[in-house]
Parts: sequence; structure tokens; C-alpha cells
Amino acid sequence: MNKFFLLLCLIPVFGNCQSDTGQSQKPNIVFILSDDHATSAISAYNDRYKGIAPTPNIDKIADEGAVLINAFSTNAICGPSRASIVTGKYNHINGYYKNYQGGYFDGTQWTYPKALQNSGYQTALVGKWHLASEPRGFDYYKYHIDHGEQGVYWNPTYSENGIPVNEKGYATNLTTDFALEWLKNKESDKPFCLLLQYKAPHREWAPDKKYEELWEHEDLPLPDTFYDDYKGRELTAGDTHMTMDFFNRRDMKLTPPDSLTEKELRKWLDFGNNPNEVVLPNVSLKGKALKEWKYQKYIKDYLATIKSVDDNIGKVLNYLKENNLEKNTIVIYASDQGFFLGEHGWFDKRFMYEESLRMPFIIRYPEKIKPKTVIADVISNIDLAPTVLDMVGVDIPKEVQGKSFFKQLSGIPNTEWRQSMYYHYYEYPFWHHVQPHYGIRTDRYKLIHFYYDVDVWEFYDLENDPNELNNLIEDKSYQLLISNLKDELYSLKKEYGNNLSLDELRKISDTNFGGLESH
Ligand code: SGN
Ligand code: CA
Repeated sequence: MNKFFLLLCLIPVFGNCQSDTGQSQKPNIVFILSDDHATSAISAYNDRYKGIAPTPNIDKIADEGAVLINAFSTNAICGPSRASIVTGKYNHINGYYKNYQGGYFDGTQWTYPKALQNSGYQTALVGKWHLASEPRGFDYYKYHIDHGEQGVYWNPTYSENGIPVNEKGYATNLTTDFALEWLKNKESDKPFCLLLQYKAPHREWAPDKKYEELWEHEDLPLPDTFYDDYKGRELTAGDTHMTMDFFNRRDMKLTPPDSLTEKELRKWLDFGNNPNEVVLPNVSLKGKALKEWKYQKYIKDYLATIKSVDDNIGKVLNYLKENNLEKNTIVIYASDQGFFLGEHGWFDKRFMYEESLRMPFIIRYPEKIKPKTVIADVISNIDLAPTVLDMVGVDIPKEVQGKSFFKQLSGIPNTEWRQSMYYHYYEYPFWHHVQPHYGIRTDRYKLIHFYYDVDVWEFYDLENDPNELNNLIEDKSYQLLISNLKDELYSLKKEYGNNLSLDELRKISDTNFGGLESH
């Protein structure tokens, strides 16, 4: 391409001028979203499993682009976080509060894939959707429909443009294959946006056959807070159904007896989900030894499912490279929220505590983002839609609550950026018995109010107590700070329009919204 032509192309930065390869100048988007991937299990974020279970392909996106180290989910659970990602709005605005008892996404509302489609993008969704209503805004979609749209790891059924299709194989591999097939067959002269959304590493953490026995002869490290005694947090962190005691037969990969009906099988596999249902894998194990045995099973399976995710991301990156799409494609890797990998003795998420609140968000776009960019601003899942649109020059409607952080991605500090984020979790008591709560997080402090059948405030100084073990809500030296934070929390509630009374909020937790059942 000669210099003059290059200049012409750059003038309307996001114009539609053609490059040598015939690509449109508007960037393509590959947004990869996994389910429940904690930053502590991504080498680009954390050393914990670096030498044991590295993530080289995800790290490659990070090395060549930007890593957001303070990206947070505004409601750390699947459907609600996904609804916020596509709408740029809180759950009390987009209407998807919780999964259990019928989360249902009103598909007529505005989403960023629709905005892209309307502005000339080819759009596709492949993998996990989990929003109950049929996906809209996609030229092509193929999403998991088994198990209340949670999807299954083996031989999954997808809805392909509304038609159920049974597939044979391992979900992470299949989902990638379908996405690549769409990329190969789409029209070549229009920009594209692909949402590639893995079920992994969601429960029941089932590895691909070839990775079932990784780390068979070693024990993986226990996190520092595995034996948390929940002191000062007895009614909140101390009263959940997400400790190793709630590991069920499905998690242990025990083989069910033959000839069970589907309903009986489900009951058999779910055994362990309720209090006092003790699933003994081996009668000789008790107490600490049993707890640690379950943890080892859990963490090895979890990391093995991530190995497949990382391998498959490698395939996607290679495809982009081989097809000359690397430069002009924005690649994002994120997860709907974080996850507890044994911290506080738990699996699962939901809490506003760091491990589940923090979502991975990594983005590569060689044209605009310098390699090894690190962004520490307080960013949340409602910011993703406006940022994507801003990057490709598509209008962001006023009612979108999130803000674009494209400026920061381009290396320009944004002095107007928010200093704190607002969080709200509603689902109770299923699954996992976590009290509904809302709160505020700044770069250093966190204040949370748990409210369903308790009335508990918690306050953490993350600099002195990164593991959130010391609830300092009564500490005299922090009272002024806490009172200021409460004011800021109430002003955020007001700004976002989340002003219901506690009684009204409890009703939301109790309401069956008529969508997906029991998952
Ligand atoms: C399933 C899991 C739960 C998990 C929820 C929510 N149980 O119900 O452990 O918290 O999904 O996950 S399982 O035995 O069916 O795997 S989420 O992805 O929708 O947030
Ligand atoms: Ca999830």
C-alpha cells in the first residue's frame, strides 16, 4: 500500500476503506467469554498456577494488548453478568436479576450486538448464552440448551438458529469448531463480530479425556484462606452452601447405577448439594483429609477444563493470523465473573468478595493498544458494551449506564473516570445460600450490606487485608471513612436508579421471573 493511500485510509479513522488484503477498515471483533474463570487461574494475572497450569494463549493476548486488573462484575453470577455485558446496564434496568427461579432476558431491548448488526456488521454467537430468551441481533447463533441452558461438557445439544441439534464430542472443542466454521463461511467484505462463549470452566468441571489425569501424582497448593473460620462474618461468609461439604456426586465424577430414569439420575448426581448429605468417596477419609481430597479433585478438574479453553483460544488466534486478520481484529478474553478456587474454603462465586467480584478482561487490538498495557482503573461489566462500540465508531445510546474506557486503552489517562463501583447480588437461597447484598468498592476499600434475612454490614481495607478476613465495620478508627463510603454508596444507588426498599428487594429475590428453571 503506498503512503498516499495509507493516509487517505487513516483520515476517517474508522471509515470503510479497503486495505491490500481487501479487509474493511472497520475492525472485526472476537469477544471470547468463558464461564467462571477466576483471574487467579490465568498466568497473565497470577502466579499461583503458572508453573503448573499455564495459560499461554490467553497470556499471548495479554502480552500483545491490555490487561485490566480491576475489572469487576456488578452481580457475580452468570445470566445477570451476561445481561449487563450485552446491555451496558445494571440488572434492575435490563431485568435479569438472577438465574434461579426464572431469569428471563427481554430480547426486545437494546444490546451492543444489535447495534453492530444495524451498523453493517455480520454477527454471530456460538456457545453459552444462558439468558432464556432466543438470542437477537445475530445473523447466526448456536447456543447450549441442555441443563437449563447451562450446557453440558459432553455431547451437548445446541440451538442452531432456533433448531435443536445434538452434537458428539467435547463442548469446548465443538464450540470453537462451530465458531471457526462461521468465520470461514461468512461474507468476506463486511466487518464481523463473533461472540465465542465457552461453558468451561463452569461446574461440574469435566475435563476432556486427554486431560483427565493431569497432575495425577501431585498435590496442588491450597489457598491461604482455605481454612477460614469466618470470624466476624458468621452470618454471611460463615453460612453458605459452597464449602467442600457441598461437593456432590456429579462433581466427584462417580458412576451412577444403571437404569435410572432421567429424574432419578439427576437426583442421584445432585446428592451432596443439600446440608448433611455426605458423599464419601472413600470411607477411610475424614475431616481435613476428606476436605483436601475434594479440593484436589475440584481444582485439578477445574484447571484441566481451562487447559482446553486455552488450547482452543490458540486455534482461534492461529486462524486470525493465517487469514491476515490479526491486525484488524479486536480480540477480547473475559469471563462473566470470577470464582473461588478454595479461598475461604469455597467453590462458586456470588459474593462481592474479591475472588468472585473480579473478572478477567484482556484485550488486543494492535492498531490502538500498545503491548503490555496495564489498566488499574475501576471498570465494570456495564462498561464493556460502550467500549466495544466506541472502539469501532458506533453510537452509544444515552441510556447505557456504562462508560467507554477506550481512552485508557489507547494509553491516554482518563481523569474523569469513576473512583468506585456499585454491586448488587439478588439470588437466594438457591443456589449456595448466599445472602443478597449490595455494596461499593473503591481502589482500596469495600463496604457491603447483606440484607435478606440478616442485616449485616461489612467493611474491608483491601490494602491491609487483601484476603478480606477482618470485617472492620465496628473499628473506631474507620468510622468517618465508613460514613463517607455509605454516602457514596447511596449516591451511586441513586445515580443508577436502584432505590428499592429492603422489603421490595426481598420480593425480587422471591419472584419467579418465568424463564429458566432451577439452574
Ligand atoms: C448450577 C450449578 C451451581 C452454580 C449455578 C449457577 N450447579 O446450578 O453450582 O452456582 O449453576 O451458575 S450444578 O450442579 O448444576 O452444576 S451460573 O453459571 O449460572 O452462574
Ligand atoms: Ca458464570
